[in-house]
Amino acid sequence: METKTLTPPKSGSGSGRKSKAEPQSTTKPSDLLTPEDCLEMLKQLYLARYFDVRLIKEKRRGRLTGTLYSSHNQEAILVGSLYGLNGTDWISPIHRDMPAFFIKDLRAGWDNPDRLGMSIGEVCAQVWCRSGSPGRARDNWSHIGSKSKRIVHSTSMLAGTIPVAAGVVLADRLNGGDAVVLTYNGEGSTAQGVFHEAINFAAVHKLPVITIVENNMWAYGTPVELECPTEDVATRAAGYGIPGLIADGQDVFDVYDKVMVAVEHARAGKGPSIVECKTFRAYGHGDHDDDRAARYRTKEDVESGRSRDPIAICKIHLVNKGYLTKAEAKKYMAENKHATQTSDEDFPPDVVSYMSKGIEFALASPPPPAEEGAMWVFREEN
Ligand SMILES: Cc1ncc(C[n+]2csc(CCOP(=O)(O)OP(=O)(O)O)c2C)c(N)n1
Ligand SMILES: [Mg+2]
Repeated sequence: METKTLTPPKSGSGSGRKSKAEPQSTTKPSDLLTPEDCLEMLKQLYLARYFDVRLIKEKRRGRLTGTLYSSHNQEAILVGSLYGLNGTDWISPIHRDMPAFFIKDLRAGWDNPDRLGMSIGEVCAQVWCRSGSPGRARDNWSHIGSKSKRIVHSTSMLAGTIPVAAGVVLADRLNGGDAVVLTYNGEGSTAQGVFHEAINFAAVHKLPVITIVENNMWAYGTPVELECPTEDVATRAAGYGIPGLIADGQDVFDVYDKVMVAVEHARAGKGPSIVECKTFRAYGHGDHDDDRAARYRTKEDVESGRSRDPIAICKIHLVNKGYLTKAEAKKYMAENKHATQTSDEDFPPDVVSYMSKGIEFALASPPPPAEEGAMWVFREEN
């Protein structure tokens, strides 16, 4: 079955050496989204949030082990950046982006077995280290990928996937394809040498590499000002002669707009862009770091960083557009709550059942046999 495609609207991307390129026309890509698209984006925000909330609760209940890296408060970056992609485009998520694995190509149908994203069952099986997972219990988190689903295998080395992603779309271009790749990186990744090397290479060869920088102000316990000497990471784009765009990472439609400008630019053969999404990390680096994070960040900073919930902001847009009534907007109130303060009633029932089925799939899948542990480590000699 063919996956849905969205033709990026003409919006005049900054193709020159200007940084902070903004769409020039008054029509933004998001103005052309249908009411159904906008409501679907809200539902995907709920799904990403519920995935996070549910895993935190499962772990507290003692049904799950392993570190969780929360994407709470950063969901608009994932949903907004992925929504306009073609199924055949590539992504390379990292630890903060676990929902990206199943949100990719979700527009093609949540239960469409042919969509080019992982199933939520596979992702839950990965978290529970079961045999139904892509990683088959070698890891409980994001060190997975899929060639057929067009997801570059994530590695632990920060920014290390950018050169790999650049190679993937170079190969695609040589084979006559028009795929773009979105690589996700925290602002901490931008201090790595390979970040510059890879973007420089992509710029020289005009490769369709879109580097999303999720600037959540913290890299583990290091604040952004100790990683980056400029106020914005995106201004570095000028040094490579490529567009650098800044998105409000709390606003799913602003992220969509900026990423679609970059996608159009890349699809047209004009090369890479950096899209910096301003956001704030809601919890510790991982849940092992929650207690420590409460000491290295002030309560006031955390409260202010979390005050603009992406679900609430999306709802305001939908009410203003007339796609949602005020009463409908109040029906599910997941926003502005800590995971433990939420109940299933705060989420649409189809979101809860979708995730629940994913967990059921994971738990019905046995752990892989012990002898598998040494497989696929060394090249087998025949
Ligand atoms: C090259 C490298 N150095 C250090 C680490 C250990 N490490 C893993 S995640 C992380 C912090 C990442 O911060 P950031 O890039 O801002 O992403 P965030 O976790 O905030 O989403 C660190 C230091 C690593 N994986 N790779
Ligand atoms: Mg960070």
